Amino acid sequence: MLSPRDLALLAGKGLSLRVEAAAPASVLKITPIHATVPVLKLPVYAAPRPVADMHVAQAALDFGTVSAGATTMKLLPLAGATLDFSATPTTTRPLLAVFELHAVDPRQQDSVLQDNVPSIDVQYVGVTSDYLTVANKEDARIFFAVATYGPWSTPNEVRFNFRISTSVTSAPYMIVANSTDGFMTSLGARSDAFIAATSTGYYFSNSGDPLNVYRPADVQTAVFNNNVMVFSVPAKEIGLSAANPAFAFSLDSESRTGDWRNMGDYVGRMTYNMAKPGLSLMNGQAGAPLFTDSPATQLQVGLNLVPYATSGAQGILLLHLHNGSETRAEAVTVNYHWPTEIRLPIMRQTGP
Ligand SMILES: [Ca+2]
Repeated sequence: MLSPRDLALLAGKGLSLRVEAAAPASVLKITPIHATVPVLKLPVYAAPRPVADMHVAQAALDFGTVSAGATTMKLLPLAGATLDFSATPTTTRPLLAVFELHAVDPRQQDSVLQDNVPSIDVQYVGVTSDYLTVANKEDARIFFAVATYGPWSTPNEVRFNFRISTSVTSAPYMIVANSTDGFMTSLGARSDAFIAATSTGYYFSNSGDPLNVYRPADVQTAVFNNNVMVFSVPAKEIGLSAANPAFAFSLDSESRTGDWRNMGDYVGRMTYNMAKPGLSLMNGQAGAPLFTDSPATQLQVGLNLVPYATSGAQGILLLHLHNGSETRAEAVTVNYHWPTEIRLPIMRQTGP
């Protein structure tokens, strides 16, 4: 707050304000400067947005001893500061997206790459599906997640390519990548809306779901200045069906800012079976694995032991889309005990 004296000086142009923001998502700090000499005056543009500070209440989820043939449910408690989205001007509903964690990738080394670009340096990769909860299995979708070590200003700066192999598609692989409607040359109506486009190769021919699932006209999903992204794609569009529910995939990233030295990242082979997932993360709902990011959300996680142990899953990946930087992606360890002890016979050879 400015004092009455400062307000009078400000009106008389005897006072300047220094506006500082340590990071894009930080609180603006405004300091009065009593000018005794002329100061250079510059226009200031700020586009502040509400920022949540949500996190899981525990770093690991312990299922205890689980039975092999059934899904064991456990509550994953959430904590922190949510956003009050009940009234203007803060109508943004903070979103939490939940996935099976399938890769934890290290930071790229500056010594290897000329110019490390944190916005394409992959940290986490996740996948999930609503196959088990959707009424018509033909409508099932696959959801991919990526989290990087640094934010992009706009998704147009970066490209993430999920390359998907199934046992039935004739193409070597399908690609799911972030793009825009305007890039789709086959579409009559062009727009700059961000989408998750699918492709059989170089040419992206399908319109795809909106990036972060929801249309920007309906829901603010914080696509700009972020380091987490959600890709939604119809399962049948990448060759999956009830008869062929499993696939393998990899992820590569590239910078689209024009510098060839900004080499991308690569995460090798991962696998997922939408009909037999290791983790059930939909909380019973059909549609996207997106929830209000609030301590009041009761997030139930189901563990199916055998698929989980054989799928290569490494835990739970949570994306807090509306958190500030550095805190948006969280990995939660899944702990469990096998239901029975394995007793092996001991054989001893006797005699000479
Ligand atoms: Ca990396």
